[in-house]
Amino acid sequence: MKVLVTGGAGFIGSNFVHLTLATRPDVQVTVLDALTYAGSTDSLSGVVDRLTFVEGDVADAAVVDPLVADADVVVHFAAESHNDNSLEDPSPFVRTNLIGTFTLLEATRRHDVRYHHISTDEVYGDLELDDPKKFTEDTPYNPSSPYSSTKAGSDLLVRAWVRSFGLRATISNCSNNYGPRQHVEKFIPRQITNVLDGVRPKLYGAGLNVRDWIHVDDHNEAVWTIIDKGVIGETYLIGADGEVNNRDVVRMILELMGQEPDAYDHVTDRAGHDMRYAIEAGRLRSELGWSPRYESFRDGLAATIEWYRENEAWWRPQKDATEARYARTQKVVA
Ligand code: NAD
Ligand code: TDX
Repeated sequence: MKVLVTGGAGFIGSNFVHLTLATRPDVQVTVLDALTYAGSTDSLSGVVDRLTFVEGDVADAAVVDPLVADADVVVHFAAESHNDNSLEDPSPFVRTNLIGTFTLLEATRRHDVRYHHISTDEVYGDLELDDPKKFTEDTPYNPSSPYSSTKAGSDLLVRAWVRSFGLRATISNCSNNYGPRQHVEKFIPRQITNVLDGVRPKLYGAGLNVRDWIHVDDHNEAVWTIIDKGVIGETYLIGADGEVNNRDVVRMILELMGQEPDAYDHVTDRAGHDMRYAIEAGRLRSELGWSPRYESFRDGLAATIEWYRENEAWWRPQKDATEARYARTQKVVA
């Protein structure tokens, strides 16, 4: 089977490539990645000689068309993925997430290729802290940020291509991922690398916002389960019942790294900050038989901390520029 992985030099995509090459000897991998600030071939170290790497833009039809024509399955991870960046400049989000997805859909339609679309729980908006409900496949779309609205738009394009043109596509909407090779702009790696640098972790606002954490390998196993067994045209939610508020995550990181659990700062809150995400993944479990392997968030977090300790050469080049960008808009408030 030939798989085209877009965004395979980013966080989740590179972990997908590592997992695939380690567990599926019958799969040939081609990665298409524009190597933006968020992508690096260092994330594919150890496997680059076992795949075909193409540097290019998913919104460039001339690049995309022949790659799709040669694939049996396209797994579309490439995106602008960071909410904070989308508040500063939404334009690359519109281009990559909307035009990029449109370009891939047109190519997969032309060549009748199986397509799997990677998306996020953020398309559903947010929940109150005390809401007994979680997101399901039937929750109405209600995105909050430029990032999540472009992801929502891309999902709707996929649904329309299935219905209008019979595209053989599935969609998955996953909760917050953690694990190795995540860019240091994101919450967990930012705090781990701050502590390694002797800097106090930075919590947005009161830190009571809740995210539903899943290990990146559990996400990627679920993606393979959907490619293998998913029903064409369907959407599957991926989550591992990992709700924790941001303050508790920071306290856990500090404890696991041998620091005082209160040694963090509160900084300026994110504009429009979603309060809570929570996924009900019952359909994926009962219909497709998937379940997560990482049962303890604390153990997964400890392993992730270890990865950042051992791989400073991977994250160090991103760190100063990331913190300089945050320093322009975020001030310590307590
Ligand atoms: P990331 O920012 O780490 O990686 C994105 C990758 O896409 C990078 O390698 C980048 O170079 C590449 N890319 C960006 N623009 C491109 C373009 N125009 N053409 C080709 N390549 C381009 O993102 P991530 O966290 O790995 O997220 C991957 C996907 O998973 C995204 O679609 C995101 O919406 C989705 N998702 C992420 C999470 C999460 O917690 N990180 C949760 C649910 C869904
Ligand atoms: O320094 C920080 N301090 C802080 O308190 C940062 C960077 C974040 N936060 C908060 C904001 C969120 O409540 O932590 C939470 C997680 O923040 P992010 O890592 O930026 O993730 P989030 O905005 O929840 O979005 C992520 O999950 C869904 C991914 O970045 C998206 O790509 C995915 O779709």
